[in-house]
Order: sequence, then C-alpha cells, then structure tokens
Amino acid sequence: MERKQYPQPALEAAQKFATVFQDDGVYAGPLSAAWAPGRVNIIGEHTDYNDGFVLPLAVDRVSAFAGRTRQDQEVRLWSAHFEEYAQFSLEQLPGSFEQQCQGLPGWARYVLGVVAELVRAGFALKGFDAVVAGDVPLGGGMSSSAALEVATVYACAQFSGGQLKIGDGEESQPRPQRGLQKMEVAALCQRAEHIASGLRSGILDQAASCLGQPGQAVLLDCRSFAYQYFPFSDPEVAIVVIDTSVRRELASTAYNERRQQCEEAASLLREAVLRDEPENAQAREIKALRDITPEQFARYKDQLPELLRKRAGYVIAEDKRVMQVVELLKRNDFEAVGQVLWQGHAGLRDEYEVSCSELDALVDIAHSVPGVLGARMLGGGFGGCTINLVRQEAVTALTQAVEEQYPERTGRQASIDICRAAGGPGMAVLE
Ligand code: GAF
Repeated sequence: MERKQYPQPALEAAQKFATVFQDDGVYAGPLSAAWAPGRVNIIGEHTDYNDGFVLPLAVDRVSAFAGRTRQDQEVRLWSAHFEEYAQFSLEQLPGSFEQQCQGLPGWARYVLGVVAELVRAGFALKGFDAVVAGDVPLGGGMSSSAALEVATVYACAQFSGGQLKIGDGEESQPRPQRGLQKMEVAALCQRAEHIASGLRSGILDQAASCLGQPGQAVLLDCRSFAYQYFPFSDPEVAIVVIDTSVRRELASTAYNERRQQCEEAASLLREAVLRDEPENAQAREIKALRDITPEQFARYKDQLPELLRKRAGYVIAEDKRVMQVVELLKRNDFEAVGQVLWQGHAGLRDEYEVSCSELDALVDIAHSVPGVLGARMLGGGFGGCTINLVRQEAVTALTQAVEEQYPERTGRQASIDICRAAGGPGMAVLE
C-alpha cells in the first residue's frame, strides 16, 4: 500500500518511532499505525447528554499512533506534540487505573483510560511502544481528546494480534467475535473520558469520530444510538473553523454544572406534567429534556426557577434546530441552515451561557461579512472555536475581517482553518 494515502500525523509518528524507541529485542510485530479524526458539529450543542440529537461530521484532522507490539505488558508512549514520554502497565488494570494515572501527563491519561476500559470489557491486550502525533488543535473545540481516545482503541486493536476487532459495518450487523461495533467503541471512549478527565461528557465527540464518512454529516440519536448520514459537501460552501486561542479544560468549566441543571429541569418538568395530567402515560416516560415537547415546555416552564427555565429552553429549542437543519439539508438550502446557526449561537450565549466574549466577537465579525451564511460557537464552549458556513467567494473577506478586527476587540490572534467532512478511524501495517 502507498504510504501517502495515510494521514500525515500517522506518517510523522512512524518516522519518529525509530528515533525515540530502541529495538532491544522486545518487539513482536511490524511497524503499524492507527488514527481517528476530530469533529465539528453543525448543530445540536449540549443536546447529547439530554438524550437528544446531534449533527456532526468528522474532519480531516486526526490523532495518530505509530508503533510496535511488545512481548510484555508495558505500554510506552512518546508524544510528538509535548515531546515527552509516558509509560504504564496493563497488569492489574482496571484496578490500578487511579494509581497509574497519578504519574501521567494529561494526554496519556486519556490513553490509559481507554486501555483500562478495554481491559474491563474483557479484551486481552498486548503491550506496545508508540509515538502519538496529531493535527487536531488541542483543546480547541474540535475534540482532540475524543480523537485520541478513539485512536487508542484502534491502536490497541492493531497491536493486539486479533484479540480486539472492530466492526466496519452498520450497528445492525453482528459484532465481530472478540470485538466492538463502532458505537460500542464510542461508548467505551466516553466512559474513558469520564474517568480520565472527570468531564461528564455526552457521546457526541466520540461518536462523530467513530462514524466519520467523507462528504457526510451524521444525524445521531444520542439515546438509541441510531444514526443516518446526510451529504454535507456543497462545493460552493466552505466549513471555516476559527480558533479564539482561548483554552479552557472543559472539566474545569461549568460544563458538569450545566448537565446537572438539565437533569434537575427534566425532573421538575416531569413532576409538573404528572401533577397536572396524572393519566398521561407519556409523562411517566419523561427521563430527560429530550422527552419534553415544545408545547409541554410552553405550558409548564413557569414552574421552573428562572435559571433552569433558560437552560431547558435552550436545549429543547436546540433539539428542534437539529431536525430543522436536517430538513434544510435535504433541499441543499445552506442559506437557511446558516440562519439556524446564528439562532443556535444566540441560545448558547444568552440562555445556556456557555459562550465567552472572544467567541461572541468572532460570531459578530462573521455576521458583518456578506457571504457568511451562518456562524456559532462550537462544542462545549467557554473558549475554543466557532464554525462558519461561508460562500467560497467570501472566505477571503472573512479572513481579512477577522485578522483586522479580532485582535483589536480581544487583544488576541485567531487562527483560521478550512475543514471538510472526512472519513473515520483507520489502521494500517506500515512495513
Ligand atoms: C463537549 C462534550 F464532550 C460533548 O459531549 C458535548 O456535550 C459538547 O461539549 C457540547 O455539545 O464537546
């Protein structure tokens, strides 16, 4: 196979391997690579942990491993980005997770988290040495951590000598023997994220990485895990991601608090509906904000404290926006999709309150540029990036506007990236 078809970070990691690891007779397999992409989310922010809908696509930026299987139970890693080693042992996992985590840098905790969850799920893994490289902006809202987690599963599959297989087909197809289907990979990585970072994240990022298809966005039901692809590759519309350069670890933000507020709002609304309509069988099934119809919300919202009313109002409207965008995509109506994006940002800023002045400045600037169809903050918020749908001929004008106005308004520099909907994870033997 031609090397050039592999993502650049996989090749970079492979090149570095021989310079950072010595072959002292411990290796038991060929030089191999595995990778997984980051994501952007078109619409459906903070709906995933409310059992709602999301519409992401995987991007052409990946996290990658290149390395060799070892004959023992050690995992030794070198991060090309941080230029540091990390090492842990498969022995006594998952029991030794907490203890082994202590000594590890943040990036390696995600790897250990995934490995611990794979061992917990019963897979007989093998030790390996690998270089980790990537081009997903770290902490920039394109899910670098989910890309690393999913790439870890594929690396473990590659280095496990057939002990862990990953299904390539639809979830409805039988899972491979000694293996996982793609959404099982996503769910396992979500659990790893929880234990490695303390973030009670939803399934969005890991699912988007696992399900990536070139030129397609994926509509995912975060409760049933059913998914469906929609083309998202109009040659006249660019997906422009603009990075505020503001970095905040989501675990240290109010992300978990938002999740808790949603759970509380859902439970109060359930009680209110049941009190009023004791015979309503649907009300007994209310488990999350996803189950509250906009009509029910309009009727019962005044029974919520103001803060919870704002939070729940945003989530219920955002779930509706996802379905709206899906309908608009079927008609290829990107103008109207853009309008929905502006509305999504207003909700995230004013009701859900997860934006920040830098994100708002970027969305404002984008709004003033003709040919920008829509923009909004991307991902968890509190920093990171915006996603902008932009007519190709307006990309230069947007770039100029951001370069001129953003530093003046915020004292920071933004970086601008054009992404396209790309494929999901992969693995390969390189020699
Ligand atoms: C972060 C989380 F990890 C996702 O699960 C999701 O909630 C997102 O924020 C907001 O939509 O990326």
